[in-house]
Amino acid sequence: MKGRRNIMGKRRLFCFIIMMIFATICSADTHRSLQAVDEFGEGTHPYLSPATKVTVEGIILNRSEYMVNIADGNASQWQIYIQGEDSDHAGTAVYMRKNYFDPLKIYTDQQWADELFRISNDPCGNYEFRPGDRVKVTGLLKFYNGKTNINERHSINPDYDFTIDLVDPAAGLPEPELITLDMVKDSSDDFIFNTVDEQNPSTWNGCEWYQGILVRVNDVNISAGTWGMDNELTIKDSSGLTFPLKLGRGPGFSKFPQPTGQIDVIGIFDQESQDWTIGYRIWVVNYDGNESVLTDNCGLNGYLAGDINKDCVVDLGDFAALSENWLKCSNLSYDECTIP
Ligand SMILES: [Ca+2]
Ligand SMILES: [Ca+2]
Ligand SMILES: [Ca+2]
Repeated sequence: MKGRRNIMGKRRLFCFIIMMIFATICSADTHRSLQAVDEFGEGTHPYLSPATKVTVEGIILNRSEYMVNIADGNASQWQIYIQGEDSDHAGTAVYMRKNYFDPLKIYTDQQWADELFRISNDPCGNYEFRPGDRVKVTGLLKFYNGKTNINERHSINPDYDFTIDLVDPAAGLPEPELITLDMVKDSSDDFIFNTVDEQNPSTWNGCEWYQGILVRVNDVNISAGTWGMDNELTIKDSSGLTFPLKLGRGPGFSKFPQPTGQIDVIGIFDQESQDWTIGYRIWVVNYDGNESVLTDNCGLNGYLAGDINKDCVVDLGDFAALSENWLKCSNLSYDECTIP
């Protein structure tokens, strides 16, 4: 056991040194600067083309398998959203695909499984990422359909890999930002693209301002669309403004019927459009059947006692976290800390 601890300790130290070297090579960036656009909605970050990797930090918003199909043969995809914190008001999608539409750009099944494992686990600690973790993502940028993603630029060459490192496990999901539809739609029910004037931050509003953020819309009803996994719905408020919803692949869309009447909605503010000034939607990746808020409430209403890793299940994963610190003291002044 002691030998294993030594190995783990050396591995962590090695990882730490590698991360420190890496941190000096890749400069830290913000989600806001990654998502900056011009008047036509085109990304303006200086590293959209150069082979220069950027590093951003933030909170994981979703489980990949609840957002895209990660087991669909060569069409398999993987995607998580990372939201910035404090003044870094934006979020970035991190994306990978098994088949990049070219015979020389297809991962084999084993390579794909290895890549999924690599990006789903912290390289330093045998830790599987989950929503609410604070992580650092380093990778190349690519502008696509209105937003700047971190991805592999459609290459299976390992030089194009992105990496994800754990900063704080279970830091918690950000509080969803409450918006009303008149902040993102005008009186003609058209999208308000962008009112971000760099010189005048107090006026910032519009869809670009909320892109990549976990948002909440209260007191709306579902006015169109078909309920079910991967489907699209429309919500409408009391003034008649509407907004598209994209449903994810979470099991709740099959287990529970569509909520009826007036509801609230919590999801990720997303954009997907070849016209970069429209095509916004709120992506709800799962539903827990609570009938009043269309969302997966895991983490938004607190956690069960004992749910140490905050995945909304009390199980062996929590026990492992407890065992890791068993009999350790964080305050050596306590008498208990002197007990061998
Ligand atoms: Ca955009
Ligand atoms: Ca790769
Ligand atoms: Ca748990």
